[in-house]
Amino acid sequence: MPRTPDGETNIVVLTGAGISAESGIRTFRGDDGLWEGHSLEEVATPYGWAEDRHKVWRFYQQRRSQLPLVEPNAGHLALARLEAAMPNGNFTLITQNVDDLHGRAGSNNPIHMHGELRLLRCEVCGEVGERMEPEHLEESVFVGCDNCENDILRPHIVWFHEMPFELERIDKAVNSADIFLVVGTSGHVYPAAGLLEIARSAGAYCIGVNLEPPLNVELFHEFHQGAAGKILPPLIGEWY
Ligand code: BV8
Repeated sequence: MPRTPDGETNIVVLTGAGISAESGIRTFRGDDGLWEGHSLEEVATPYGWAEDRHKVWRFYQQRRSQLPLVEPNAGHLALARLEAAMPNGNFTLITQNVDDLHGRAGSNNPIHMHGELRLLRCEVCGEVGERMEPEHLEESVFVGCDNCENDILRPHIVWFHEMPFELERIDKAVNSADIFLVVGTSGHVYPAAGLLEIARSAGAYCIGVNLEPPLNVELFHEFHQGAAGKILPPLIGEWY
């Protein structure tokens, strides 16, 4: 498979929490994983939100308030450089992450299939907007809708049992990938984890970069074990 991006090679990248670990954002299933102290059902499902909005809101406000305090790392920056080097824009970045580090590293239009911490959504009128002013980040203060009377906006996050965003666009990109690069994900969460199998059956050359072998490691043509911030710059730096 041609590795050097030319006008033809389609590169598709999928990232998970591991690419943001070196920026100081905790992953989900590591020892200090986010879920510790919180069960999945309590804070990352619509049922948890219906059950105890204050607890879910505090969980997300803590993570939203962390965003201005962290920076993109060498892994995010290496992917942004690769995207900029692709002659015809034959590059798609799909992320499971809800932080804003890919965008801040210079990646244009990352597909946030699980939503974004910066955005809040109104369950009454459907409006979605960025709410990252200091007054929007207070741990126990809900944010109201600008567009209707609703005074409790929810995180614009895909919780478990909710449909991820942009699945059609993702499916199209993955099915036309020549190179599918997967970085920093344990392969636990579907349908994201199923994209590797789709890419492989569609003929992509599949490369994995992860601190530990993920659940679906046997599907990679090439697997690099280690930290994304160390492996990505030299690995993709040879491609252009
Ligand atoms: C859905 C937002 C219906 C929340 C998240 C089969 C098919 C379809 C669905 C399912 C299925 N089986 C089960 C399901 C249901 C469920 C699911 O997958 N459950 C799991 C727990 C089994 N899926 C859903 O509910 C999804 N919706 O199914 O809708 C549907 C039906 C048909 C077709 C489509 C849809 C919704 C899932 C989305 C849930 N929301 N996030 C929030 O963030 O607050 S998921 C959450 O997990 C994060 O987004 C996170 O990114 C994601 C995946 O985790 P990882 O990113 O992999 O993070 P993790 O900690 O696990 O791993 C990090 C890895 O990095 C580790 O391997 C580590 O070794 C490595 N690492 C660490 N440091 C580094 C590193 N690597 C490199 N460098 C480093 N420095």
